[in-house]
Amino acid sequence: MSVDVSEKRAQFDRDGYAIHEDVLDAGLVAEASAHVDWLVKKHPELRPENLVHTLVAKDPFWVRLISDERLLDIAEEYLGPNIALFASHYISKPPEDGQPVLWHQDGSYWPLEPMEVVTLWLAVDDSLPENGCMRVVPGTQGMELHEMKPSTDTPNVLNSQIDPELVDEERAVDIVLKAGGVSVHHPNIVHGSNPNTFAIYRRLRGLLVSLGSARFCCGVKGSRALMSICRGRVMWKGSIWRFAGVRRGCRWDVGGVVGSSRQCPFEQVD
Ligand SMILES: O=C(O)CCC(=O)C(=O)O
Ligand SMILES: [Fe+2]
Repeated sequence: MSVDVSEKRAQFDRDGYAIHEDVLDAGLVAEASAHVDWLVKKHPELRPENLVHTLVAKDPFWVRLISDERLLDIAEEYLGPNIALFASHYISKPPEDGQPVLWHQDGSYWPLEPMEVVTLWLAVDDSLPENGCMRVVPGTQGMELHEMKPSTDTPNVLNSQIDPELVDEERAVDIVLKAGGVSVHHPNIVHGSNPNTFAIYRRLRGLLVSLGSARFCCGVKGSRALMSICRGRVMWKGSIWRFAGVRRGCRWDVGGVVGSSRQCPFEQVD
């Protein structure tokens, strides 16, 4: 492990997050930027903060971006060589009306087992306190996962939040990133973001990529998940899943193809 990588790893272990600067080149970031704008236009029915994973399946550029080797190399530092992607989400906050993400823990939304997961947050624009950058409470990755409560009093992206009593907001830090930089956070860390209140035109657009490691049980009752095996070999628990029309046994099944990104449509069998 190079010094730089081990320092980031040490920060992640201590604080629950780490920052990797200058990950993607300006050319790909410009393509991602055009892509978010295209998606926003194409989906006027969706809030721009909520361009979520279900749009991936028919979107070649999205697949290209979320399986970029530079993102996977970062993920590998935290997860090891076997990597599955189970969720990605563009968040685009328009100026003045960009919605906040209330305090939450990612892991509480995911019925995953084991919770060997990290989320990468890729800055498509410079991400600053003024345009509503992500904020984390360092050290809270040691906190157990709590149930998120519905919260709709003010418009917000997740319509839910952790019990505010559990959040020491004074300890929160801003994750400031230049476009093309990436932050990585732990599934238990308490984090969120303020609204985009920038009075002059300054959007905030980012891409969240949530990745898990070698053994994977991914299922939300009554919903469909779309998982990609991005690197190495990944096992999934097949007891409640139909894969390619075949009901799998109650054991860890091997999936994944070395060196390729494979789309695996999973359908739950009740
Ligand atoms: O971008 C934000 O405001 C929050 C992102 C987030 O919750 C996440 O990356 O898990
Ligand atoms: Fe989150």
